Amino acid sequence: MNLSRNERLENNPNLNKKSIQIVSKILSQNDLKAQELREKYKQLGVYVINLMSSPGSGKTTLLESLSRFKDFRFCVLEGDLQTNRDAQRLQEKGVSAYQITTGEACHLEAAMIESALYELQKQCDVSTMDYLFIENVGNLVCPASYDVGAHLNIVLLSSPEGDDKILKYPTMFMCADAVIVSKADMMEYFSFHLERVKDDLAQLKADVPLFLTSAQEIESIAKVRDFIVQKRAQNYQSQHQF
Ligand SMILES: Nc1nc2c(ncn2[C@@H]2O[C@H](COP(=O)(O)OP(=O)(O)OP(=O)(O)O)[C@@H](O)[C@H]2O)c(=O)[nH]1
Ligand SMILES: [Mg+2]
Repeated sequence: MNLSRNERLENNPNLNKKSIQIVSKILSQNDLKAQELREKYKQLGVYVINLMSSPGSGKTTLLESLSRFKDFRFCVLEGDLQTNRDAQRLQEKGVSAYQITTGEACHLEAAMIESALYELQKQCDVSTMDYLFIENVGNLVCPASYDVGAHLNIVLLSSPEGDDKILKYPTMFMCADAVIVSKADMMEYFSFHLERVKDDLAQLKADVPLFLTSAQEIESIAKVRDFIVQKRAQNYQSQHQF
């Protein structure tokens, strides 16, 4: 299942040779920029987490919940097609957040992060923060192809989306250093079977940590926080090749 990017492109029946060359070129330019970003994060001493999921699965809510832990110091780059609603939600919780609006693009690219980071620095001194979260554009497809240099890639799947998504969107879940099943409080209403998710993940990416969260249950959020704190302490760097 663990195909390289070129293999994935070559196996795509919708792309001809010319398209494969163009897509490869765009992605390798992004890789170079992502490498520069890694250096930048290192200079700033900030640990970076890329949050990815479908629209509405609870990324911003998770960040709002994490803001309740006062010793967990983070800032956020938000990605959406339009509006600065998510950045505003976080600012209302006292979190420094800068909104990237992509217009029509369904993902964030490393170059967008570079310029947004510059803007975020005007709001807060990122070097005094422990963590920088990148909330990617809601989408289970495109963000999986664009490296943003993060240390940790976390993918959310909310229970109302259905328990069958792991193997339907394997490229996305292959990126994950951890998977969060969010809206766990809704599982019973959506016939969401956690065992199915576990079985599919075991097939796709054995041993990937799995968390269950519910915004109302702060203990479930604390487990995610503890995981991130531990990864930072280990200076863990995701080995995923986008
Ligand atoms: N029941 C329940 N609802 C939740 C939970 N987490 C989030 N929600 C609701 O789900 C909706 C979408 O949540 P958001 O946090 O905005 O989702 P998002 O992933 O940031 O959405 P986009 O930024 O548009 O991709 C909101 O109405 C939240 O209140 C949860 O744990 N349980
Ligand atoms: Mg959001």
